[in-house]
Amino acid sequence: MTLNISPGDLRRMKQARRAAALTGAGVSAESGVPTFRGKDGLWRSFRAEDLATPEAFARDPKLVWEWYDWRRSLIAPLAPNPGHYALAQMEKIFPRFTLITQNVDGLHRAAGSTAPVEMHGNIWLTRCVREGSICENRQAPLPEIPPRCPGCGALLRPHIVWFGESLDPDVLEQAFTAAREAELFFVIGTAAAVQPAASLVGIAKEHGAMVVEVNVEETPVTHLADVSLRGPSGKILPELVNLLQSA
Ligand code: BJW
Repeated sequence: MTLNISPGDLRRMKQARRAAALTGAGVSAESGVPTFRGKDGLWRSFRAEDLATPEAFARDPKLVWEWYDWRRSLIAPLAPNPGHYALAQMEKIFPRFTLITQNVDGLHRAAGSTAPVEMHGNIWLTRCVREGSICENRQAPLPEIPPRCPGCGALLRPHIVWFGESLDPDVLEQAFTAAREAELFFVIGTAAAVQPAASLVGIAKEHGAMVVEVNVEETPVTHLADVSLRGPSGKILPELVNLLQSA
């Protein structure tokens, strides 16, 4: 695959000192993690209202946990793909690089990204509904559903941002600051349908960033992109990293 990037655009990309990337489910698709809205996306077979809202959890924590247990078991054996590794390398290419992800699968960290800003949480973390304590738990399948806090016996929930819930203010601040300060902003493998994550692209653009989109399809933010790279991120990103590293 030869990337369709003009010499001028490549020069501008190479000159960037502050870069950021917003990633979505498409980046993990080539690792085998299901996306949400595509042809075989999770929201085609499951209703978000029944599984990914605080109301759903209050109504039926066992059902919600069964779904997360299934997803955890599905993701556990999966490995990062070349797209994840290319994004980890970007930390070495740009003097400042912030990776912002909507993904909860932990694959960016597994590929070596040092401090991904996980906007929607992490499927390997649980949170006590009473104490708010956050713990890592990589057991899949879980021995007890719904799991309970070893400290106080209250219910544990996935440390994930559900629809209608606010994002962590610190995480939000890191993401918005990176978008405002970026000279180069990548938006990769996301349908850009969920707020506030999708708004980061417009914010970066308004603050002068060059926007580069990598996706197999057009999205609602394609019109903001200075460069659109159409194809799988696992193929495009390693090539892009090669170009950025070339003299
Ligand atoms: C490839 C590829 C390959 C495939 N290579 N590409 C303002 C306006 C309207 C609504 C709202 C608003 N502000 C808030 C809302 C409500 C709501 C929202 O945005 N709703 C919209 C759906 C309309 N937002 C919220 O509730 C957020 N909270 C919030 O804002 O709080 C304050 C507030 C609340 C209520 C009202 C107002 C303010 C929280 C959002 C939390 C989202 N959580 C989820 C589920 C978590 C559950 C879980 O994972 O267990 O997070 S939703 C789901 O979507 C998941 C994802 O992170 C997120 C984004 O999906 P993503 O990554 O884009 O995936 P897909 O599948 O949609 O797209 C894949 C893309 O990849 C496609 O483009 C493919 O083409 C591409 N692709 N293979 C490259 N190989």
